[in-house]
Amino acid sequence: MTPTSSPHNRSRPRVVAALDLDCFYASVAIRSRPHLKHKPVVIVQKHLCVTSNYVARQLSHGAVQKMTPVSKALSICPDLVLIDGSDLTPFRSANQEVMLVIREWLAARVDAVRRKLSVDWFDCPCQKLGFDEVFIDMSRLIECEIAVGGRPWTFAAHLFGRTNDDMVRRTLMVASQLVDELRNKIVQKTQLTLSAGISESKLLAKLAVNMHKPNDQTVFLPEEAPQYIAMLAPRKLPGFGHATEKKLQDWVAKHPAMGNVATACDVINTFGGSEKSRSVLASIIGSNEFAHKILALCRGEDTSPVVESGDAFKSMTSMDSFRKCCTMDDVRAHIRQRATDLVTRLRKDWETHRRRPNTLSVGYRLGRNGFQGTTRLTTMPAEITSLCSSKGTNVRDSAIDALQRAVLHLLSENAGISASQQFDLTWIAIGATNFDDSRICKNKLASTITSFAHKQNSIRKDCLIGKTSKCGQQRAIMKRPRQAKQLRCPICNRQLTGNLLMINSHVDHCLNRGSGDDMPKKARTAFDTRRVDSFFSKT
Ligand code: DCP
Ligand code: MG
Ligand code: MG
Repeated sequence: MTPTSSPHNRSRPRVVAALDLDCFYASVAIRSRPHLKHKPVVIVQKHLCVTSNYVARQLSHGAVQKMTPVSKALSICPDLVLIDGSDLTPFRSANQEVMLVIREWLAARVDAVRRKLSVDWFDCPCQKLGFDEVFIDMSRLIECEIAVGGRPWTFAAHLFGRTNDDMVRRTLMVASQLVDELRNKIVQKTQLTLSAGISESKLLAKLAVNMHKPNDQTVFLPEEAPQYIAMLAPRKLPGFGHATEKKLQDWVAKHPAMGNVATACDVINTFGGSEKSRSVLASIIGSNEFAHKILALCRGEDTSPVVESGDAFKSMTSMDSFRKCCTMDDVRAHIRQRATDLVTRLRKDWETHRRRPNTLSVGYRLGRNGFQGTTRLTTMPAEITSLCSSKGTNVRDSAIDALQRAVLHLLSENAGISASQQFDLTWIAIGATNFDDSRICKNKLASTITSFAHKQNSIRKDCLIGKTSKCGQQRAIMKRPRQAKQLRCPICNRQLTGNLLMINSHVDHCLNRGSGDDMPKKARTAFDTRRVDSFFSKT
């Protein structure tokens, strides 16, 4: 078992709990409509049932699983209750309720053991993953609970795997008892059920959480985890996404003699044998660091820490997709809806967290370009942040107006959306990120990309000045190359050294190397959110 890096006790086993709420959107919706408790219910966004309750998943005449198209779901179960899930506000609030219970419960437990053992206060880091998942590092708490003593020698969980190590067994046993208490507390306080996985790493805890769902928990005893993981399809491993799977499958289809990628073991055999094959993997997926991570996951190794993420969201985005949006009136109406939603959330966030976003992101997709969207990052206009942190309804409307103007301007500059052009907008996402008082901003990678985005932006501004004033442009460009910078490319993750212009052109090259070649030139130089997002989710 992996020891933690505590200076006090280097041999203390690591304990990670992964919690995942059961049929989250459906549970939240049913909580406020108790008469639906025993009926089959789905939550609908556009034409998709994004989740279904467990009554719908266990129908004797055919299950309605999550992510089923509405038409198919209704053909399986004509009595299905459809609830619109396009407003995410109730789910966001429920997430905050649950986090509050977790924080309070952890604080109470830490306080109890701290007093008994006369040790200093310590935190149990919590890392949120989306709306309905959280990892908790319970290592120190369990160590103290064991030191206090008095807990029974039984597991309060299903068991998976095996171990001969008594220390590991005892540690996970006590963890299962505590997580059981925590889950009961959450149900009692929020009426939302959840499942849990408990093990020595985030990887194993996450694999365990789905083993006995709903409303139950599993301990993954880690001794034979590598053998178990070796037989899994790599896509089952958290962090191994669809895009990576596709790249590897395409590569082996072209090079059948080199191996295959059907299981984690196959991935190791194909790419893990030598430095040369590892660099082939790195070139397929575009990053050395990620190649190492993939190979480690396939071997069942995960030492990544539970990183405290704070309870505030690191970014806020309001998005919508549409079948047809070809007129400026339609564009304005869609932007207004998104801007109203985002401003309302930013104002609420200011009341709770007293923080302001520094970056505005605008994502768009033109035509039926698959799932390929383009996102431009720019500095959040000061007018908007100051209006979002002031009181009054008029102020709110002014903030919405200002945001609408900023987004329209960006779309006209980058996507050619204006009254004089023909366009077919099919998706829009307006987001606020890089909050000035957020703990998340300390995340090194997040700050790298954000500072990169700022610099990219300021260089563009310089270049724009250059269009009207040649001297100004020359001054800006002459000045910048003197600053040798060290930044990481957000696409290929390579460490880059040089001036900002060189770094920018490297990132543009990386962006264009993908599927961006058929995009308009301006769109090509923009950030592509999908790639940036998947980059973050894998680091
Ligand atoms: N969700 C979504 N779109 C997706 C995936 C999920 O809107 N592509 C939403 C709906 C889910 C919630 O996120 O309720 C949490 O996702 P989960 O995968 O955890 O699914 P559930 O919580 O609904 O079900 P489970 O009991 O399997 O965890
Ligand atoms: Mg869930
Ligand atoms: Mg989930």
